[in-house]
Amino acid sequence: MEKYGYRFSFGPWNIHEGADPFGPPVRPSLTFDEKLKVFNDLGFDAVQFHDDDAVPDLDDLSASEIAKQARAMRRRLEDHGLVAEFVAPRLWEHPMTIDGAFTSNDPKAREYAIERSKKAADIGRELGTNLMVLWLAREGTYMREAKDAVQATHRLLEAVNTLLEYDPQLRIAIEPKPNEPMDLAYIPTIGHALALGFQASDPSRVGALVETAHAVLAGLDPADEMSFALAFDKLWSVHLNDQNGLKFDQDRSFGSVDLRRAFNQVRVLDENRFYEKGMVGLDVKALRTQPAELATKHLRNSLHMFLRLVEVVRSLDRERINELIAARDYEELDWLILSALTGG
Ligand code: GLO
Ligand code: MG
Repeated sequence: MEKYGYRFSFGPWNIHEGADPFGPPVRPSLTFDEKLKVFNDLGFDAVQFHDDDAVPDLDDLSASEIAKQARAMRRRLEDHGLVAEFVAPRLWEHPMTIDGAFTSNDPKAREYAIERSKKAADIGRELGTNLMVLWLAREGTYMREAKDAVQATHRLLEAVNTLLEYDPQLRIAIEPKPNEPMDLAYIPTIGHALALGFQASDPSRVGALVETAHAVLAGLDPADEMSFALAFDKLWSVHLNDQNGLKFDQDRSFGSVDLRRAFNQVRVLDENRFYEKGMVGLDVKALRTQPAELATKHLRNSLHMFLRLVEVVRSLDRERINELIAARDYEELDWLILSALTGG
């Protein structure tokens, strides 16, 4: 398979059992080794990890036990010819983080969140990656009056600084999302993520991850969100998927809802040589209706859609596009793009 210089990743949670808030799992779980085989079979290069995907039950383990298990995981990856792209602390499931992690009103909960994130950094080091993704799932409110948003912003900055200081190699990519699970999140867009990063003690080690669906949920265009980060060399990873309007976070296969929106994401990534900078990460879910033995096609489809769109982007007649832009003939430009997308 020609991958045009790109490397691709997804997380083990992207092969899932189909449970939703209204119904139980509909597919059996795959073991981690079965999942690794899917990475190989579909031509992926890297694995995205939550800390406890790599080291289950890490809250109950000593530092040396965590390091040992992380090293064992690294060997398993190596056996499959894979690497770890990043490790993300899972800060949204523990009872301590019910009302936020770094921004909880409870100092014990905030301390738990910091300690847990330090462990995630340790795991990353053992897995051979210095990239930490911070999806700030519960850093926000259900009730506006329940937290002080100014103070919460300072607490987020403090947490980032503490982690940067803890591990001098660590790079943090903030993954914004405007809502879900919270009603409203404190870091809803890339602008917010980068503003925080530029205030950090070492701004060169704070960047961002743009997820398609999250940008759409914020009412923004994902390609523009990516471009904003690319302009400052801050786009360190992406979570490509798709999203049908303003509703729950769907994590649909890349390009399956809005092909032109997908095209524009690939266009800005390719025009800015993202293949030299980061990995193309997916964050996609199989539809709940998908039978177990067919529940990896969303990954296949997303990767192949990305590659097809790279071909479309690279086949565009740049000179013609420049002429149309100079003539301000945007309707003809529209037709040129639509023709390319429909195989014309
Ligand atoms: C949920 C997020 C989630 C993160 C993952 C990595 O909406 O997209 O899937 O990307 O936990 O931190
Ligand atoms: Mg994501």
